[in-house]
Amino acid sequence: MTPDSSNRRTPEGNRRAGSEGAGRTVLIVDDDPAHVQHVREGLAPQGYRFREARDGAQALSAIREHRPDLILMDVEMPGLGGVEVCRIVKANAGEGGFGFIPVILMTARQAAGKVEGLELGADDYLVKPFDMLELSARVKSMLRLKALQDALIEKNRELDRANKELARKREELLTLSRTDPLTSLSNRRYFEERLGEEFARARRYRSALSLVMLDIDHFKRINDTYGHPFGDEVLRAVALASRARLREVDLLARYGGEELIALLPETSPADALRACERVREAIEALTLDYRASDGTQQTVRCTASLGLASLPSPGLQTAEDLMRAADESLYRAKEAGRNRVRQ
Ligand code: GH3
Ligand code: MG
Ligand code: MG
Ligand code: MG
Ligand code: MG
Repeated sequence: MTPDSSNRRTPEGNRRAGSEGAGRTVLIVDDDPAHVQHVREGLAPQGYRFREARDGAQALSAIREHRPDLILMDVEMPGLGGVEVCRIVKANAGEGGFGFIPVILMTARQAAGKVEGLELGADDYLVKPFDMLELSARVKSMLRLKALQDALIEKNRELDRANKELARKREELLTLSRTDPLTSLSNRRYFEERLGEEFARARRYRSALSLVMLDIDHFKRINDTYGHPFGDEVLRAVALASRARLREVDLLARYGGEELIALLPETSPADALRACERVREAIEALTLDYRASDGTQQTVRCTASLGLASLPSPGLQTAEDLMRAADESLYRAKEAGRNRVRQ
């Protein structure tokens, strides 16, 4: 015999067994106060916290108020009976309800009541008069079940939270992988992904699709004159102004360096031309404040050239054809003197 097992029946062993039940709330429901007292005395060594109710209605309000870990309930009571209360407790076991609370029904009746009680979701059943050791053992076993169930629910909640966090992170990463860090526009990778899809859709449904290439004019001069960081600022301002002049469904991306690219679904050449003109004007109207190291301030302006190509067009069989056509339009805009749109 180990020193520990020899300890079991000593007062110290009892105190330990009792501390396991400490903090657990047992609701005793019985219309007979003497029986309530009897049960309390039988369970006293376990250190439970007790709540009492004299009938079914009282039981329900005690359950709402105290959320007991276990209900020990008489079946035969005036008014709302134990079986009915049990049914209500089990019907409200879900999230937002009472949660899982084990119910042990107590009755003087034999057989029929027992089956009925268990079928209605009572977790255990005791027939009066019962042995106090049996009561104690069943209560302990039900409380263990309750603790396991609670732990499971908590684990599920944790898992749920972790899953939501993971989904959020994945969404965040996806957005990040599609975004240009300097301008916060879409990046080239995402643009190319979408171009393939939109091109296929437009071909299939013979719908309009316009593609715009935008290149800031003499951007090298801006960098050379005001420095690269100011050039970055100009780029951000151009991106923001362009984005604001397009529709929500239009995709605007930074294609590289100081080049933007836009995909305008369901947009005819004439409408796309108007959109390009709006963007060009908005960029032309930008004023950027440059502050030199000697403190002097200067207003900087810039312009951009835009090249446009649209579907449907018999010559444009692939997405690459469409890109090439827009690039050629952009070249013509530059050749014609910049700060203009060509298609
Ligand atoms: P053009 O009117 O013919 O387009 O003249 P440009 O000077 O704009 O064209 P070029 O291709 O000669 O120069 C583009 C410049 O854009 C050169 C490059 O350093 C600058 N650039 C590219 N990416 C960035 C960037 O992220 N930030 C800054 N500040 N400059 C950039
Ligand atoms: Mg009774
Ligand atoms: Mg360029
Ligand atoms: Mg160039
Ligand atoms: Mg340029």
